[in-house]
Amino acid sequence: MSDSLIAIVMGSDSDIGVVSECLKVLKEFGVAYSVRVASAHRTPDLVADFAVNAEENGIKVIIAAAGAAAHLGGIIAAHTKLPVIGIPIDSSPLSGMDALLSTAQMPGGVPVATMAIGKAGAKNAALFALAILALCDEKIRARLGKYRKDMKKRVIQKNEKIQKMSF
Ligand code: RP5
Repeated sequence: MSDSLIAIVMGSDSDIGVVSECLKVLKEFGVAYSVRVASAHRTPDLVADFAVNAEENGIKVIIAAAGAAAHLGGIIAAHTKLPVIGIPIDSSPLSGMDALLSTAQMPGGVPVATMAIGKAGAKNAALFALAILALCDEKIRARLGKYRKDMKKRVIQKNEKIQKMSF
């Protein structure tokens, strides 16, 4: 049993540049998470072993980040009933369209909640995982409320600056 509520799996260490956007948000919220590299194609047994044992290990939500023919989210979802969030990584010559479709187009019965390609998707994967945890955690719910308020404040401030400029 680990302390991590959220587990992040990435298909390669080369995905870390995008995945770090996800980790930044989780750090900001102070929620315990773990990160590992495991590939649906290169280390399929490690992926299956992780997914089968995740629930027993105290994990509540899994985030799977992969590029190219991205089967990571789907393979994990096939081995667990925990919610799986997919981040399509733009690491191939197809700029992530391949990963987006491979992650999103799951057959009925085995869902993977698929985020946007790249950094925005990584950030949203963290926020979506936190929203799931917030269903049973008032502290995270309140922090998510503050996150939205702060975001709104920043947009209003930027607008005020723009209004003062002449074009
Ligand atoms: C995917 O292939 C990984 O998730 C990564 O996005 C991509 C390229 O991996 P490397 O060849 O850089 O290890 O499985």
